[in-house]
Amino acid sequence: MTGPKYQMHLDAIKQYDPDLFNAIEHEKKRQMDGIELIPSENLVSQAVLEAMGSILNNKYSEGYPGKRYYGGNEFTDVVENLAIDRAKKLFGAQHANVQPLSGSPANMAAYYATMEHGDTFLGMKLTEGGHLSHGHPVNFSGKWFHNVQYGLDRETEMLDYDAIRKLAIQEKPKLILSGYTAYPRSIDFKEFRKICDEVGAVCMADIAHIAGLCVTGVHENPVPFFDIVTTTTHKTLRGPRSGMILCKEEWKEKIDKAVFPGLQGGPHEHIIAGKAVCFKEAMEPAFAEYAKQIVKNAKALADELLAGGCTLASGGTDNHLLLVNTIKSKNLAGKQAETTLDKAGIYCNKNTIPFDERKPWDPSGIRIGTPVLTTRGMQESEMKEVGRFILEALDKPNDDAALSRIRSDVKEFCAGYPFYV
Ligand code: DSN
Repeated sequence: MTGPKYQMHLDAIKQYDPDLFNAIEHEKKRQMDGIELIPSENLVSQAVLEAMGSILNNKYSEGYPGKRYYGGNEFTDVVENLAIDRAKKLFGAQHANVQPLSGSPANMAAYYATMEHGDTFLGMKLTEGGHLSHGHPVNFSGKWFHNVQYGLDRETEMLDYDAIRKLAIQEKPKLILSGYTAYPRSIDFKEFRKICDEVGAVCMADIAHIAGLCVTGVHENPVPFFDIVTTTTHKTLRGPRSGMILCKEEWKEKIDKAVFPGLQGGPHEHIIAGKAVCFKEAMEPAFAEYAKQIVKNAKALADELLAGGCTLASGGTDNHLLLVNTIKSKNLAGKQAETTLDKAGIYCNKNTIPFDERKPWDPSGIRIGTPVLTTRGMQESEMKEVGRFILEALDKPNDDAALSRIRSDVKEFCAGYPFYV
């Protein structure tokens, strides 16, 4: 089974700006000729690309539908309302703000809507699966607010809800954040809701990675019972590179004010149009099949790597991603594993593994995921092949000739799953 085949139209760029055209063409070729395993990436449909490249780019629309600070917004209001209505329906949300430019700005707006400078919130450590914007000291979220970080259970490398509850009782945070960027297991959002209720904290999740799984029931969807949920729209949700905030009615005014005029100016209506398309696509039955297949593929890839002697954080996966401890598996640091796979046309990112003793710039592992390959139409049998390519490459980090041969094999394999032609 292969995915759709989309024809890109870059005629004007080709004629006017050949240097740029060549760069885009090479990037398209790279995307099509390689095995893309970065779990936060995806391939969008032609309709999403067309929306992003549309003349909606030309319009200033500061404000919200019906309350703009510029004239001439009758049609951008239609666009933004389509995105809002579809987002609410798709996620079961009482309110949706579709203007955040990406994930970090969405988180920033959510914090500003709920906390004052110096207030305490709980978030997961970056090294154990959190995100910079979840309270890391180098990030605004850790500088402006008092962040207390929770981690994983050392034994299981999974969330320990009792430990989080204890920390919450001790710290009395204003907000507790769940949702991660490198956590391969399911999150018990109901347990987070209970903890928040026990300590009177705002219950927030950042579901950027798993949004596509949440809207299809492949992972529990926290939106109906959480106060505030942020997400990006370009990961498993397979939409334009952007962000969004979903919240309960009681947070609507504060969230909207935090986004505009609090943080942002004119919304990017062309990208909001891309979100409207993406939400429509995500309501199709085919998208539910896609989301199920992402997880089946991740599990199949995990099995192949485990059979090949790899060590995976927490021993496996429940979602779209895996964390491979490359030091334990192949005596390779994450950085070298990433470079080795790159040479073979296999793309991933170096990543810390739970309780990593190495630094994030050269950690002990890599993070890989299946959203892109699943979009290309690959299934479990193809994951076996992908696993074999990974293992073969990781066994030959210093053999450029072998890596180059694997790269050719990868290219031939990928040719069977065209997407952009
Ligand atoms: N950079 C994203 C990721 O790769 O997970 C998170 O923002």
